[in-house]
Amino acid sequence: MNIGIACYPVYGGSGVVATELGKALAERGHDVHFMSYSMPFRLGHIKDNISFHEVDVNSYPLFEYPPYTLNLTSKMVDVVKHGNLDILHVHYAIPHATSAVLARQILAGEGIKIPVITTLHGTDITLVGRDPSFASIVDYSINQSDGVTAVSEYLKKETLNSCLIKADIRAIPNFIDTDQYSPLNKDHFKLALCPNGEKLLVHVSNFRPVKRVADVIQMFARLKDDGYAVKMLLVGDGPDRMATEHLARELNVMDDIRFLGKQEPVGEILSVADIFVLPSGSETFGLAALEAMSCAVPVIATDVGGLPELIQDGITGFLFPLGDVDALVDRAKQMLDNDDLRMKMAQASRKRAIDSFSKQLIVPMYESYYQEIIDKVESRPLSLEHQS
Ligand code: GMT
Repeated sequence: MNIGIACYPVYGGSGVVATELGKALAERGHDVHFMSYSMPFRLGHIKDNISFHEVDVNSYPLFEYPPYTLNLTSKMVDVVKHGNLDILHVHYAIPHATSAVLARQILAGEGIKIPVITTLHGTDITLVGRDPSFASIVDYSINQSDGVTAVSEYLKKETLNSCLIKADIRAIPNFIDTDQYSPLNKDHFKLALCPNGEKLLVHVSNFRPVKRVADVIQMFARLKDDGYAVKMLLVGDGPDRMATEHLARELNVMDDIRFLGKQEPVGEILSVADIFVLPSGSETFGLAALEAMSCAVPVIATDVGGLPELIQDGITGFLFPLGDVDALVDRAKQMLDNDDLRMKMAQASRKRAIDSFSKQLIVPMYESYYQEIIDKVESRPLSLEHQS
């Protein structure tokens, strides 16, 4: 198939999933065309059957706010026509789904049919999508898509409950390359970080308020106070980074914490971790947790959103109630006190990543969904696209 993918190119879950999906589809022989305002950061080397189409954003004295949605629409029209695309798959509703629906309408006027699939990732529904200044266009763009997927059952339900959505939604979970994210022997690195055999706790996020990184620091300070030999790595950057560093200094734990900033890929770092901590206030899937699990690192996370679909409480890690730092400390102690339990959870995590979330398992689900939607649109008269 000739597949067009539009996504955000920056550090963040939706862009990562879109890029990894495109790369995996290309490996399986499809031609993949990425469209975005800059090269997706995970794309790496362009191969024969992967191309990147940069969306120009015009500057013009009248445009205090350049109309990116329209630039993207024009780019989509161009790439569908000249790349002979069979399907347009957009990630994150705003503005990608809106541009795709508009592009489909323009192309219908030229006698070209292009099926549009929108994948919802989370904040496009749970946060930004419910902002009254966006709600109606988000609902419209989702309803007008020919196919809609959500990255978890939770997000599917949440979208149907909170939006005026009439479209069918297919839950297709996120996936991981279990070869790339696998336990690596990095003893020298571990020794440098934990010279006295301390246990290493790791958190990876974009440091937005929803990630509640302060809970990680509070937990770590409590473990230190109670005499645990632990170190901490914090990976990523974002709006709460400074406040987090401040809290770590205030609680006198800065000497045992390293802030690494944005790192890519994180596989090597995860390979030296003993426990991964994700105390998010909301998480539609939790790709960072899956990356850790694939590297055989057990996860302690909040029992919110899609996290319980990924983490099996007491088997691959622990779930705890949102904001309950006492419970978080308690679960961390259980893992630190019992090497046997932690190792069992590490193995169960790796097994779960391979058995339920590997790219070999999930990418074919997208392929069959593409075919289903192509067939549906094929059987529909072109005149209907004009009315959409
Ligand atoms: O985690 C973020 O804040 C980034 C955000 C995004 O849209 O890039 O991530 C969302 O999509 C990821 C990929 O599907 C999911 O793994 C994350 O759970 C989800 N984030 C939230 O729901 C907060």
